[in-house]
Amino acid sequence: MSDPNAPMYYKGIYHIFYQYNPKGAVWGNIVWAHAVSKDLISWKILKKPAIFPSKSFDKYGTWSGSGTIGPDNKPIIFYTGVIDTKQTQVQAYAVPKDLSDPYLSTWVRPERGNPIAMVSDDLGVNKTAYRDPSTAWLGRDGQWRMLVGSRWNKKGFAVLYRSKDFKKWVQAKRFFHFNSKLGMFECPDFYPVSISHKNGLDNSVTNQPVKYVFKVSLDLERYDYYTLGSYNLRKDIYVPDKSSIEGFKALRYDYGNFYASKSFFDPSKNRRIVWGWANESDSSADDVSKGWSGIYAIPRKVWLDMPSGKQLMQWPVEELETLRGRKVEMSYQHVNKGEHIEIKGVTAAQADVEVKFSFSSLEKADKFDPKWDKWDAEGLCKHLGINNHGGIGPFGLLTLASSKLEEFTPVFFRIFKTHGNKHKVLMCSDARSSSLRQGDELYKPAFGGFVNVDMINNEISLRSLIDNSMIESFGAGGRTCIVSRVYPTLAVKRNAHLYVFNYGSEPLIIKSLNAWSMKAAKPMM
Ligand code: DQQ
Repeated sequence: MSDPNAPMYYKGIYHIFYQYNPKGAVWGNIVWAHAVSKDLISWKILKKPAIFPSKSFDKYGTWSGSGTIGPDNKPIIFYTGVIDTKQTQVQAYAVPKDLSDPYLSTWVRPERGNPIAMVSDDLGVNKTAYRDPSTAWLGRDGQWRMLVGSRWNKKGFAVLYRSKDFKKWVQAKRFFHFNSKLGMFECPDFYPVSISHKNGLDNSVTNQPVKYVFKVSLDLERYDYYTLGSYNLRKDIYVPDKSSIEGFKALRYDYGNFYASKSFFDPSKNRRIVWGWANESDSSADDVSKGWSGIYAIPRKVWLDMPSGKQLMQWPVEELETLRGRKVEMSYQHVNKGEHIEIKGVTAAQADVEVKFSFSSLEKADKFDPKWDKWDAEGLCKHLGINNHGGIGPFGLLTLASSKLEEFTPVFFRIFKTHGNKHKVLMCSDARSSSLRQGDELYKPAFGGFVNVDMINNEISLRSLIDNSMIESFGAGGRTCIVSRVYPTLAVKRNAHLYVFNYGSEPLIIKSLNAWSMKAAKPMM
């Protein structure tokens, strides 16, 4: 499986569709597989794919798209159809056959009205780079709008379409947003976030103060980047805030393995949820022998950080906590330099760990070396690793560790001093020591992101969700998130261990630690 498609909530049921190869464990023969759930935890995979290549407008591919709860509160899907062997792409729609079927298990793609959009000669984009329609939103003028991602050479575009009746879609003259250097805009997502509360908002909301998020999956780097900005209604364009950097240095939902994400508004709990795809980091041959590849990160609630308004915050949906089993607790435990303390009593291969770290003082924090400015966070994580011991840190968790530490994936922070008594916080999830397997078989990156946080009370929190080959970490309450995929050979199942470590000279205080063994989710019956 690859991209999540059209996540939505309709009459008590969550739907997730996904790019899926029914014939093999690597990308190809893509259909829209479909799963349903009542709680985002227990899922039922429906037997029949919802959409599969068969129509004149999608014979050669049914690629990514989005869901909208459209006019009369009816769900509708927009997706990309590939119409020939040259990979020409068009946008099409699908609707549920029977709205009284609770799982909406059959979707129809009427000949009438399909495709809804094709590359026109004046558009100036590449026909083979024209895809991934977004969720639609209703403007104040009563017209619906949606976006299609595209490219021309190095220029990336979000093409805007408008419709008065949700049937006939007209391409707007102006691009909704573009950037001349970023290449293909895959899977664009555009939505409002409240500037006064953490609740999510429907894409069409107009009656409250909001900021807008514009997310693109940049094919050149294969990461999901977003900016925060405003929606210029007069010109019908998106304008990123001056303070919101765009491009390959932009903010990311996740500084690890997380791509082609999609968000949706969940009216049952008034929240916005983001789904992202974590691809494998092993080889295609491994995938073929496993018989599968690709998983989704735990769905995350997403909201705007306040009062800064400068970034998003993310947190695993609360329903995940229903899988928590046996709990282990610690508080006010000191970890001196060079020590690691084992968290015993949890199933370390499947665990949810929440830790609050603190220090008596941050005096010993090393100065942030101006030479390091040439690196991004990932480069710095790689450069410093955990063996380069500092004043404050590295400290954090050693996840999926073997008993003699032949294998482990450290998730950790390092804290530096910058100007005027401020601190710079680096968060890393370093897969380089995750597996004894060597060579090109595994991609073992040291992922990293900076955490824009004031070290109030000299404290910082970390939550890691560990699940065999997946480590999802949330720094400082969801300010910086990193997914790593790892393939240990020894630290497997019962032989996996979990430690807290401190390699900085200032003693670390585990102010509180709660770790739970996680139960496997049961399929929905
Ligand atoms: N995957 C889909 C495309 C999309 C890409 C095809 C992103 O629609 O652009 O499987 O991973």
